Amino acid sequence: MESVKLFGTWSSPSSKRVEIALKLKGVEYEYVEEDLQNKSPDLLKYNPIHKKVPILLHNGKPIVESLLIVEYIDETWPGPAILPSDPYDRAMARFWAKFLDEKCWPAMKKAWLSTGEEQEKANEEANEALMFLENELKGKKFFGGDTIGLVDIAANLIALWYGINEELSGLIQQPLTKDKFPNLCEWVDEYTNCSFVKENLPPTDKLAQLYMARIQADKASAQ
Ligand SMILES: N[C@@H](CCC(=O)N[C@@H](CS)C(=O)NCC(=O)O)C(=O)O
Repeated sequence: MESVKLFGTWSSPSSKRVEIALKLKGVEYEYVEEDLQNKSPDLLKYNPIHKKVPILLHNGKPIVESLLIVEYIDETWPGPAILPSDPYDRAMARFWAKFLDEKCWPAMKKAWLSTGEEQEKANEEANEALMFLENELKGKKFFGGDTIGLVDIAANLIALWYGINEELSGLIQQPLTKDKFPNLCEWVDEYTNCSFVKENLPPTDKLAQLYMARIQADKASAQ
């Protein structure tokens, strides 16, 4: 019998990507919650290079890196396609997923954590990155078109972060507002209302508390 095990952590957007892809495909799996302050021997064994979650263990074989895992899931199980079949569209989906990890998320994090003049510059960078995504969504319900695809799943960090916008408003400047980014905000609503996404979102208050503590600690150590 097939065995599918996911090592993750509840607040991790990368772990959530994998859970959402598994749910989208209707794959049954066992979930193992990891404590990242006290990593399990299994985590260190299956991801000895990065020592991070998520890790998908399929019939005893580990796969790491969330975007690679999502592609693996798409190729391994039937059900709704996550990547487009057209090679050009597939390359573009991979481009935007990489852009989210390499450009957008670092810019957003910097905008959160910096102060003063540096923060102004960081906000500009985050705005620019988000505007590319805003334009990419023009005339579309999801990045994948009418259905959720790789870029939507990769962008789940924006949805998670937008969900705690209000809670963090006293602490950080939020660049993602409805007047500036109507398509992105609408996308967050559509995406988080899909049943298999909704049932996988971490509790907003718990997530906000965790991020608040992290931002305060990072700001204090930067001073
Ligand atoms: N590029 C990796 C990033 C994974 C990652 O950063 N995982 C974090 C949780 S969100 C982690 O395990 N951190 C533990 C550590 O850095 O020690 C992916 O997409 O899977």
